[in-house]
Amino acid sequence: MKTIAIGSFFVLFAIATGMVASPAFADHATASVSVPQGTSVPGCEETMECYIPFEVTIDAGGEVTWSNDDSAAHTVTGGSAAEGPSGVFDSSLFMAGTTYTFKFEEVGTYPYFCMVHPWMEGIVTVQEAGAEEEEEMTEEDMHMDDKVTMEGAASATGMMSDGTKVSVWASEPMAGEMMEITIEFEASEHVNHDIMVTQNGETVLDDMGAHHHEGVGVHTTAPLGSSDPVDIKITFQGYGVDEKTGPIGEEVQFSNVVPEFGTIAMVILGVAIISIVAFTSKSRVIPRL
Ligand SMILES: [Cu+2]
Repeated sequence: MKTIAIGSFFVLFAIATGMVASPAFADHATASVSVPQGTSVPGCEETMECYIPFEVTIDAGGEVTWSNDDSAAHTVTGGSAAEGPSGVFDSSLFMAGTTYTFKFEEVGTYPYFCMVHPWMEGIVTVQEAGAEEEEEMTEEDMHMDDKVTMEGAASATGMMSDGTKVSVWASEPMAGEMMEITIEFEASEHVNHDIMVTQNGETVLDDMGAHHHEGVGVHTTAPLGSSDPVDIKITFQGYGVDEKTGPIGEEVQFSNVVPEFGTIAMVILGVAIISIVAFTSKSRVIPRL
């Protein structure tokens, strides 16, 4: 099953590369990348359009400028969601309508991602000044993408009654490993919530009173005893530091999150009080073509 998925991914990658390797990049001193509308919810990664273009090539000493054309804040952070920041470059949060520029001095391949929306990924390739642009993927490129693909993860989005989108992004541990769960309350600050994660009725994470200044936080479960599905229950406890506002007590549940296959089979919102407004579910292991 995974073999098929990777095959499909390469087809997709070949198409994307074909579109990028055009005379539009004849000038290698600078490159521009857009963060398009709608990237703060998962989906853009299915067509590799979280950063457009997905990959840019510049000469050593050249600059890449990212413009945030979305309505949400994003980051451009060297590294990958799976392995964390590389430390080479990091825009930190940059707001809608602003830009971030970085000058690349060293030849190399620089994958990057968004710290807030870890499904957002792109690549900067820095080549020797004057070098011919590579026309075909090298063996190394393949391996690199292999890694990106296999990192695996699942995400899903729900909504609270006040319209705030709540997204979870789950890593894909095997039995015996911990699951990392990133939670985002879109465009929210000072979010308080509880989170409870269970597997086969056993609690693997019970974090009461979490507070996220930027509306985004990462939670880690205990090592999972098996790759059986887990259920994630998030109980909203209000916006604010002292005084708490918002639909306190609302629950957002993500059910049947399967660690091994990175699939969120179902999202249930509002056991008792929440209206179901939206849900998406996807798997990064199996790109939809
Ligand atoms: Cu982002």
